[in-house]
Amino acid sequence: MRIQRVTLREIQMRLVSPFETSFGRTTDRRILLIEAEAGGATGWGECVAGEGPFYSPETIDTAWLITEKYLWPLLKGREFAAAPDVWELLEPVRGHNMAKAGLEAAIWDAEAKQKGEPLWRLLGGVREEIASGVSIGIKPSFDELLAAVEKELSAGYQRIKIKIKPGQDVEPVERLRQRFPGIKLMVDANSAYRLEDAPHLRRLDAFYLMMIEQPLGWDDLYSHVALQRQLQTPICLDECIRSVEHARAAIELGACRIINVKLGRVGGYTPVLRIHDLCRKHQIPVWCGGMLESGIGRAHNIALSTLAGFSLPGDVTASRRYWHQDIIEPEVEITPLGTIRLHNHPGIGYQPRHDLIEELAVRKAVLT
Ligand code: OSB
Ligand code: MG
Repeated sequence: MRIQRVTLREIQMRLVSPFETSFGRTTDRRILLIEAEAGGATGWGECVAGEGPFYSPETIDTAWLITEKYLWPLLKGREFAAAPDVWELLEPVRGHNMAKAGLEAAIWDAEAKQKGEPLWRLLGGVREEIASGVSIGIKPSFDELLAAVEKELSAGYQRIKIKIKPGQDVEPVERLRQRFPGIKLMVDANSAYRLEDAPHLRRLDAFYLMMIEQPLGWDDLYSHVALQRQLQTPICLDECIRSVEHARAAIELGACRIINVKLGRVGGYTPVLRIHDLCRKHQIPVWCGGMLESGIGRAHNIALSTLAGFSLPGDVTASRRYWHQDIIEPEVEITPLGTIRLHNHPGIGYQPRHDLIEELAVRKAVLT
């Protein structure tokens, strides 16, 4: 296999409503799409880097630069057996996982299309329907949070995650629990706390949450070990797990009991598959996180979620939750039971809407 051409496009899309986390609020997304032509097929990937370096150090602008200037030259003209080999070719570049993952995922899609096979089958997926949960941003009032939760539950979503930060944590969780004693409920702090907050975070133990996601520093595995010892609620790590080595350290040290897997954060399918296998061996449940993706990234998350170890509902949801108009055909839909059914078309299983993508593009680079 050899890549003939890579096209980068930045598209801009406004979210249906602003999404707020402990690190900031997003109203408009700037999304880097990667189109890769290889072996007569065209594959698509999405780089999930944010507009600013607030979730992780990468941004769309660093990813664009790194892809054009450093990643593409590592692949250009190179002959390789198959998509699983791409990640190693990119290894000389340290970090920049989101840039690597967007490019690598496009090549996996191209390979699946070339073989006439759905990507999820090429990855070794085992289910034709995945369980879907929602991530609800921080709201200005409890009433707005409650309305959002009610809306998602009536749409069928199987699990509710709410974003928390100091000052908006124990109270909304307590009130939601009173209102919905039986739902699968969890919280995500996006690194808003410090180890000294352990006594405060322990108050969350009263509400039998499924997990608390990334309470402490994005780069601080060690403090999570101490915190997990003081909490009954399982810690799930997101930001801290950026490689299979981090996953191994987290599991062996007891820094978490659950791992959120994101393709972009760990650098592509090759590392994701290794983390998945490691977690299965240690019976650590994994689930697929989300990054406010367009349909392309969403389609990849859906394919990934079919792997056997993805035993909990992911943050993988219908297109309409985020977009008035998604860039894929058909859009991602949820069933009344809160699941997403897989397609059996080759590759990611959803068609990129070329005309719309070109219309939304604000910059483009063709790499040959
Ligand atoms: O921490 O999981 C996160 C969105 C942007 C950055 C980080 C996170 C999130 C979400 C949204 O929780 C998940 C989604 O795409 O629905
Ligand atoms: Mg998270």
